[in-house]
Amino acid sequence: MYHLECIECRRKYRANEVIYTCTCGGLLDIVYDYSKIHITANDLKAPLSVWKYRALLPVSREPVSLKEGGTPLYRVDRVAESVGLKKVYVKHEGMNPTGSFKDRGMTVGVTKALELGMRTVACASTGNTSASLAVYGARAGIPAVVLLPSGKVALGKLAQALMHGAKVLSIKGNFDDALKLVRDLCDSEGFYLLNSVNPYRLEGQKTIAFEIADQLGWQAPDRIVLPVGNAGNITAIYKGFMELRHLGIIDSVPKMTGIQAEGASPVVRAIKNNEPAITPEEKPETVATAIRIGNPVNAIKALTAIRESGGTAETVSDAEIIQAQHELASLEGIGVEPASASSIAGLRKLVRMGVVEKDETVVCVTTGHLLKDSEHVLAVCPKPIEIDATIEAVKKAVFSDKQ
Ligand code: AN7
Repeated sequence: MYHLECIECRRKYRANEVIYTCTCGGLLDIVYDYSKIHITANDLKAPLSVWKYRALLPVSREPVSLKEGGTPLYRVDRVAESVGLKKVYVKHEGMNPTGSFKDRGMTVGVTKALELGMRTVACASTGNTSASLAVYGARAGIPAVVLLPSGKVALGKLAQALMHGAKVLSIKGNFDDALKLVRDLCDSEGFYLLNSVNPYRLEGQKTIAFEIADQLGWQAPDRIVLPVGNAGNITAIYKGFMELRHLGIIDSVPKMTGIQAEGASPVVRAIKNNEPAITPEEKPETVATAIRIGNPVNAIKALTAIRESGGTAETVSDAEIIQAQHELASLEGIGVEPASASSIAGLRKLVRMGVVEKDETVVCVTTGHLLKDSEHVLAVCPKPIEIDATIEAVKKAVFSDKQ
């Protein structure tokens, strides 16, 4: 039904091989025999969830699941008005079991690990991947090892990795260093690598596209805007829409629009300079620690997704990210972490630049929940007002200008 295929040299590998990249070094894709998949919008009437789309997922055993997916698609008219558009939606991936979109990839990836007979799972992470892997490892009953950049992981994510029982290693280096190390570790110890270089992760994440189309009545929006770090998610969502079009379920594919922080923007530079590949950034830096990544492993796939779909990529500053985070939280009641807010910040900038047109229907993907990074919240919001426990003090504070 499916096999692995190199996106560079087109070499094929059997689905039961444990391999992450081609012998030529190219990234691998899962390729299906679509002629054997018969599915119509009418077959897809079950409630939303990752496993609703099982016919398009590359596993056969009982899934390791915590009921991932089925996240809300909110219409956000106040934000739309504020950025200057008519129709904007937010797909809030922070509503997944561990609070980020990573769960979609992990339910599929950890299920695949068991199917392949792997005994330990591992990843490098800026935080959310490690939280998700720790949780799904626990659910599967197998050990998880996670490598994190020291001092740069939001507390909520670290708390999840620790409490769910992963072996947590804090690396004196950045995410890109940690990813190199964990790839070596997996090769030498036979651990199963669950970073997004593993194409099974992306298969789970492509269900974001399925759900968006599903929630819009089997139509694609004009544009998807999302944060880009290791560049897996933009690739996965593009693949999801391409598959729906291939199967005749939708008839257009949205413009894939990737947003990066100014201090970590190799994909944006490659798009703007029309280069075939990225130049890695040695010292990535941004308040959005989730996307503090200088050498995105899926960059080649992401560049293709952006170019083929007629999309684009843009940077945003840390100040713009924080403003967008406040705006989404206070205007719409949607709490997201800084990386996720970059989608809204990027949309605002692209409307201002005239790149996004006023009548486009846009879906911003907010990838992680506000509570992941509460330390950041305390740093950017006013402090609570401390007062005496008297009604006079309460009234005075309620009607004061402070906060
Ligand atoms: C909230 O957890 O890379 O472009 O190790 O946590 O698919 O990497 C997190 C990435 C966006 C970027 N938003 O997605 C990790 C990690 C949030 C994230 C991204 C991440 P990719």
